[in-house]
Amino acid sequence: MTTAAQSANTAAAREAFYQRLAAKNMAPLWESLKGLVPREPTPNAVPAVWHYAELRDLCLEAGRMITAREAQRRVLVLENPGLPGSSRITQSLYAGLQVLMPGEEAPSHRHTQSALRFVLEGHGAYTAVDGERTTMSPGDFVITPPWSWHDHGNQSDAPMVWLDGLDIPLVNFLDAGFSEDDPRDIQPVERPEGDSLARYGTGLLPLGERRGNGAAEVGGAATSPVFNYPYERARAALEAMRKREAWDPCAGLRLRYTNPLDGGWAMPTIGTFLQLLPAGYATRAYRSTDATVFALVEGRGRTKVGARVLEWSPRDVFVVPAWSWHTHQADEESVLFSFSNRPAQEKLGLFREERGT
Ligand code: 1HN
Repeated sequence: MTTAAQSANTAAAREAFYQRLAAKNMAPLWESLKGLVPREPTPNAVPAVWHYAELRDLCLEAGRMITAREAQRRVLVLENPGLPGSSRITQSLYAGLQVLMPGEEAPSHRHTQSALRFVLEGHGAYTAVDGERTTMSPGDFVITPPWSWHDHGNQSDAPMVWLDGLDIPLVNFLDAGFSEDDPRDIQPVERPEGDSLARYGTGLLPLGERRGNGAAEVGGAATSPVFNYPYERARAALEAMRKREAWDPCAGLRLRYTNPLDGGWAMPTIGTFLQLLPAGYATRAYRSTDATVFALVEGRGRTKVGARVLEWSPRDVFVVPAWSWHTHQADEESVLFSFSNRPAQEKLGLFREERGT
């Protein structure tokens, strides 16, 4: 027999063997090993940018198309072009633009997925979390912890638009998703506005209160008790810190939002950051295993991801896939909010980062 005939025979024999394996719910590892255990991450997600100037009209059109009540949540999902039809902006994160028109309410519900809001436009709508309302302004970072009742209402006379970020793909991957509608529709207010921030977010903590590690309520231990981190405070911190000019060559000045109870991440699965790049600043190359979603608050510039150039200005949203070399260039002084699954990766011992020279 010739070698070609032998290998054809082998291929046919193997194929027949694989079919007998499949009939017993088995498969040969050697056919899929490389894909299962890649040398390094090979994300399907691609770099992408959503320009707010092009999206705003679509948001308002959605506002005329369907009520917030009918939609439950009127959100335009930001889908990564590399992950079409899967409601994902990265492999493990969901993002969308939520629109609440004047006078509208989005009814109360809860789910095991964690959610963040980052306000892009409008003042004066509220999010309620477990009986406390917080009024939202542009740049505010607002948390909905897992399994906490939450509803939204817009009592202002202008539309509100915010970026939603949720760990939906991660939780669904683990088949750990639960949700429930609140029979009360809108939660009663049980605590005065600002209570959580005063109690936990001023560098002091209530003496003797047992919270944090060991808390019995579902999800309650792992998420910060502060559920609105106002932009004004975070921006002031960046402004004060810049005076020392201790710039990170890869990130400018980048802070992470923390849980005041233990200094850990504000959310158990999603890490959140606020970053300042001075005018003219160009960062060195950086890559990390946590694919990251950015939202522009102030400034103008671009991010280069491999061969892609993502131009950005205020309220634009862009995404850098996992393990992708990228640099930022700020034409004007710029402030970027960002989020990723870094806390989940760190807890699992998976997080890696690399800095260019
Ligand atoms: C959700 O509950 C909200 O509460 C926003 O505002 C977006 C996307 C999928 C599932 C639940 C919200 C969501 C969501």
